[in-house]
Amino acid sequence: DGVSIAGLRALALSLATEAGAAVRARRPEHVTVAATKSSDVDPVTAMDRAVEELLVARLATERPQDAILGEEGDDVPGTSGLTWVVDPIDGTVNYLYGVSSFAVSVAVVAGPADPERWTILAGCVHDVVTGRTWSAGLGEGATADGVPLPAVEHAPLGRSLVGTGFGYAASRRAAQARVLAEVLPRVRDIRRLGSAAIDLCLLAQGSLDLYYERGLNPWDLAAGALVASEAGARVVGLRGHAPGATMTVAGRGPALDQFVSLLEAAQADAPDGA
Ligand code: LIP
Repeated sequence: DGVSIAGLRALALSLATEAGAAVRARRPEHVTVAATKSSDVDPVTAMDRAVEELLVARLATERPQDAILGEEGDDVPGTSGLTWVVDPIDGTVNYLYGVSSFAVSVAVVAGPADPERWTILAGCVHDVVTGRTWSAGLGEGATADGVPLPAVEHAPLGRSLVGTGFGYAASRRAAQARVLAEVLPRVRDIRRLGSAAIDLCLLAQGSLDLYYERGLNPWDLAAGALVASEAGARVVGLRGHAPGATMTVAGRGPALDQFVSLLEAAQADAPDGA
């Protein structure tokens, strides 16, 4: 329908910042664990649900032909071929505990909300605590608070600060701990900050050198992956796969290739329990 990448990016930014303001406006005593999802350490707060409703309502007005996939269960079909992939609060555990690093993540992709088949067109990650807002459009570059992200030099693997995250299931975590034991002695240090979307934006701006995580969902990945790749980083999977549920690895230069080899050798993509 003639919509431009710049227009989609502006809408992603408007949606993410509006949703972020809604999250910020609530006081911490309003945080309640509304339900749990995959396991009893995976909380869904009432705020996650309310913010997803806000995003879906605004998209229904502004982009009624587009599909929507949201973390909290919205799966709205569309006719335009575009899909909005939204996470109302990425970093829910941090939000719940009042720890920094949670964000609203909004992206729009051409095709289905499937990292193997989509093309990410535009995305925005709004850090609710700091207000910092990263956005990117395909072929347009990435910005933080409207300022283009500068080129980042790549560090050698042994001096890389690595971000990662863990799944919620115990069997997955046991496997992730084994991989962590292979990675930790070979890098500068590891951070588990708690929001994959923010981690990818930190990597985009050079605040992390490498990032890897198993089991990311489309809404954790889409906006941050575009910010990182438009900032000049590479976002890849293992063994030639697209980044996504099996593994997402991001970084720059030879260190990224060495890190991918390390993760492949550590069988970081092996089935849980293998
Ligand atoms: C979370 C992530 C976190 C990751 C978890 C989870 P949620 O998203 O961004 O960094 O390690 O697996 O997916 O559940 O807070 O939206």
